[in-house]
Amino acid sequence: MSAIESVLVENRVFQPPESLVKSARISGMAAYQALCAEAERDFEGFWARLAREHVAWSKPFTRTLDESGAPFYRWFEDGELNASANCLDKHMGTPVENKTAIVFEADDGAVTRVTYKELLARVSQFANALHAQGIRKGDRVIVYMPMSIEGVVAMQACARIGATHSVVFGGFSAKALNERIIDAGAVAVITANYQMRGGKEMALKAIVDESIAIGGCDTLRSVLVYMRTPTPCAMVAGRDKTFTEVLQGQGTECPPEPVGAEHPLFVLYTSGSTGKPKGVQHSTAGYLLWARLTMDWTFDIKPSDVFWCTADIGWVTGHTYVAYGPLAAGATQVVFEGVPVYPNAGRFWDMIQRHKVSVFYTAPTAIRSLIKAAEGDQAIHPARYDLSSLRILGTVGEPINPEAWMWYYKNVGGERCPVVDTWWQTETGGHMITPLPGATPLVPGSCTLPLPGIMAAIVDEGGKDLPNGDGGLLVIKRPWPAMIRTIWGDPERYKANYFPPELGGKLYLAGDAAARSVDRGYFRIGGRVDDVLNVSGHRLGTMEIESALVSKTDLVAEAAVVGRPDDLTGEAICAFVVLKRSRPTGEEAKQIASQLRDWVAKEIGPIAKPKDIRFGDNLPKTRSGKIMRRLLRSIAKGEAISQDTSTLENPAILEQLAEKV
Ligand code: 6R9
Repeated sequence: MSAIESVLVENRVFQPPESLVKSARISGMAAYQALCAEAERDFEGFWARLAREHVAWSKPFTRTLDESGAPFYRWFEDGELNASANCLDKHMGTPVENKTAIVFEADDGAVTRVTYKELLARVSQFANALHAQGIRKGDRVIVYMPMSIEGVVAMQACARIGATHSVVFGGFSAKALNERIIDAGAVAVITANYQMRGGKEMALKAIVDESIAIGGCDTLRSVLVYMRTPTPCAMVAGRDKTFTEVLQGQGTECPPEPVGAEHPLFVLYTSGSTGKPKGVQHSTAGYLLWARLTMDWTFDIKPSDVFWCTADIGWVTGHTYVAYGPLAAGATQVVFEGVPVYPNAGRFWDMIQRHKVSVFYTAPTAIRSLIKAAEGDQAIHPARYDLSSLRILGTVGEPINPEAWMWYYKNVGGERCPVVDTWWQTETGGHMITPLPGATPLVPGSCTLPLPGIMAAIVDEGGKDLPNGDGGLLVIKRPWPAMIRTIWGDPERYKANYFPPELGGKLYLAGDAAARSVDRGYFRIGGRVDDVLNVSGHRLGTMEIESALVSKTDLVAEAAVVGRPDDLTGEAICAFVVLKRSRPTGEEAKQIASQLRDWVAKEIGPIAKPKDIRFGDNLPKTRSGKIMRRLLRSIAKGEAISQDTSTLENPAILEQLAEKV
């Protein structure tokens, strides 16, 4: 039975705890339905009301939604605001002012705290420093930083002066960074000398140097370096400056720059079905509204909560639920530098216990690895820790299998805490389909129902609505404020990718397969329908990895990359490679495979390393020369081949490709 089918017949249902239903922001299903009905009745009025209630405007908007340039939608367009003011200044003079904004725990366990007032001073001072470097409203700034207070400060400081940040995950390679600097036309890179992960010091600044040395970064003027560790790093005179140098003499007050509602707050690169990563451009007002609102709706955030989202700021989850949402909500949040298994697999549980975390948000892949760690001889089980502070659990990034869901619910949440399985994407800005902790009856493995105002549906390949029970394409029928605005520098690709003419050009195509259950209409996500892989919750394009492989021109003639299911990482990368020389076997094959893995790590980043590499004299192709990917997917899974292979020129290659290196 496929994952989709198994959840459509999943009959375990968990009601939200009574106490939570009573106290939650959205209390009970009737309250949820009332909000949905309000959005149905008066779509624009609904969003206008929320935008007035939850965003601090320096100039109020008068128009809610402009659809005249659809699918380039404009929300609250004549309004003005500043995102950083909405996260920091807004709390001054309220009890939040002296509240802890961030509890930062370093890799080695050292804890640093900042209050909202202190954070405002640090962001303002850094904003002044950016200004002194000549960085202005509208400029793009790359942030290539470890998880840190400084990383959040860098993002907030960009927002404060109206510069558009583009955060690049610290695990990406020099080549990937180079492409992003060029595509964004960035004027500055904010980075650190090193990052600490699992007790190891890993270079960041050296990778920045390497990426600039590749060439083409013509717009880049300065590199600002946070000295995370005492180890020195190379500095280029005139271009590179430490944080200490640029902060020197800068005041701790900086008036927030008002920007238009549609001003690009950030561009975040993500993988698509073609080789080149796309810069997903987000607005200021619509994005911020959703970051703020979903903190209330999905996480029921209260003044007494300690919130912890484990995502890195290099991913969208770390944007919305680390850098913006929790601060806009005035919450206390934990920011963690390290990895879940260092010094041991009890790190998350230990941190929840010590910091009294009440709302915990992580990825299924982390849960699965910690399930594994809870079994066996050296087992570290969450039962060893006091997790009684928890009240709400969340997951994001990939489908969670019902078994992992049950384990999380029982062993981490003690059967007291609703698990909100939040489906969303870099492009959606924030949660889209998710249970509400004080309302929605939970079904393991299902992200349940769309948030109010989000018109999610399942359609067939012609854009026609499908009945519950039928699997199809997940689409969103109406625009929403936090949606992607365009692909940076490539509006045509935005249109073609997300509003394909085959579906009528008006439906937002998510790129995921999904089905709704017959009984409740609950959504279950089946995974990507395009050439995008989801490895440990990280999005990677098969084309990107193929391009990286074939760019090793001295060795590789041709490559095809597919995903296969993996118990731990969700999906694993499987590469089929034809070399320019004869097909290697035995030790030699192993050695070349490891060389290719290192090459991919250098081209994209370690997260893109293929787990399996198989060599063939050729790849299976149709008569018209198309690589038979479906066939390769079956081979990768180790399945018996059911497809018609009669058109294959050389059927013997199937045996070669089935052979593990
Ligand atoms: C937020 C984020 C988006 C893709 C998305 C889907 C998968 C995310 C999920 C989920 C099933 C969930 N995905 N959340 N699948 N259930 N709760 O992860 O953004 O990195 O852009 O990935 O992740 O396939 O299309 P992003």
